[in-house]
Amino acid sequence: MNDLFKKRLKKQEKSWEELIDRPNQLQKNGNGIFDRYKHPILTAAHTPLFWRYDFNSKSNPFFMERFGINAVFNAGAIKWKNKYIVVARVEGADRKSFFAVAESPNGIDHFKFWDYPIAIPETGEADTNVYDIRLTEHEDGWIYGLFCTERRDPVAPRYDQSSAIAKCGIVRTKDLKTWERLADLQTRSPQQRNVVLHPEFVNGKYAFYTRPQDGFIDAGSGGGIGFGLSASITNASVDKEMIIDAKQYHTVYELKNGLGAPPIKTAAGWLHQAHGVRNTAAGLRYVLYLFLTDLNDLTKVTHKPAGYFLAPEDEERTGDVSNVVFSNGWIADKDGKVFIYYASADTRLHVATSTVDQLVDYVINTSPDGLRSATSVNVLKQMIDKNKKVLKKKEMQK
Ligand code: M1P
Repeated sequence: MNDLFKKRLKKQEKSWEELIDRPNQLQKNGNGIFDRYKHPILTAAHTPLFWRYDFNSKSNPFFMERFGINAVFNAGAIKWKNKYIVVARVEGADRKSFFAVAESPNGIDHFKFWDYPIAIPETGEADTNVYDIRLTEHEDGWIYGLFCTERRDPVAPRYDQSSAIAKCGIVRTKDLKTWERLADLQTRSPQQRNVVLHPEFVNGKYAFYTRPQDGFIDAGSGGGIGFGLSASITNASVDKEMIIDAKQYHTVYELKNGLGAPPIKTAAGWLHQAHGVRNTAAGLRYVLYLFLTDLNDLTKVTHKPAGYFLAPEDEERTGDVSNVVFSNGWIADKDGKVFIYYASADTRLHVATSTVDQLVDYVINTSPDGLRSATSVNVLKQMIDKNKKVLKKKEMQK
């Protein structure tokens, strides 16, 4: 072993261990709805050194990276065997994404990747890229992973090397190690992304939240969060998609939206998290928002606060795809604590914590979007009037 190899190996090992052992810190002065943490929970630098470096000094005398990792972001999440599990989208320097499990004892720090990434079996039609897995612990006893499978558009002319078709791939597992690939979801829409499986049967059928879209980036005449049923999961097919949460002019989901993760069942209804996208002079801006649907009628949105719940802040604003927060995983503990795993700028993964009670309070008691400046001013005026009374009473009590 040469000196350079030894020195570099030691240095890399030290900084990797420090990173994995680094405790996270709750950020003070939150908005009362959720709390952010100081450090991202996973980045490219968290991936094991033995993924990136050849540890043999003969074949790698410079201790050089042999497999570059570009980013770790959009993760599905699940509480499993008392561990907080995220299945992250890991993107190599070659732009290909794959899935890898990382676990933490407390959900906020010490996330460590399992030794091997997940090997997703392919169907007859090979996947060029797979990403954004949503994990659902279904009442049928399986853990399902619904993800986006992307392939080049077969009818695109040769000069066009970016047109793609996005579909929903489906895998299932009982141990998070061996994954069985099922047929891709069939729908009438030419493209699908952001598909989520509901955890319970609906009328004896599997229920899917979809996001129909015309083009690979543009939702076009599609868009909105759809809902549909399929009798089978091994050959899942949704004939009728009903839009339950449409995109809308001059909102944070004007251009497109998509469901984030399986909804959390609460006494007040199914609690959903989603991302909304609007266009700006600086490009697309992705934010997260929440809404509730009726416990018995999953297609009925009962409460939806105006605007966003979580938007990019500080370092979250910049990265490979700046001005983006995206979430496809959250965990609700039995005691009501909620861990929201969100990624920023398609680069790194963060956690925010809250409780079911806080989130439900937020969704029910925040005014809906009145869709006009005048209605926003009216909401604000009512709040000011109400607070003036409280403040006056306080003043009089002095
Ligand atoms: O780059 C931002 C996000 O873009 C896509 O999301 P959507 O389908 O809603 O446009 C996805 O590629 C997602 O992974 C990515 O974070």
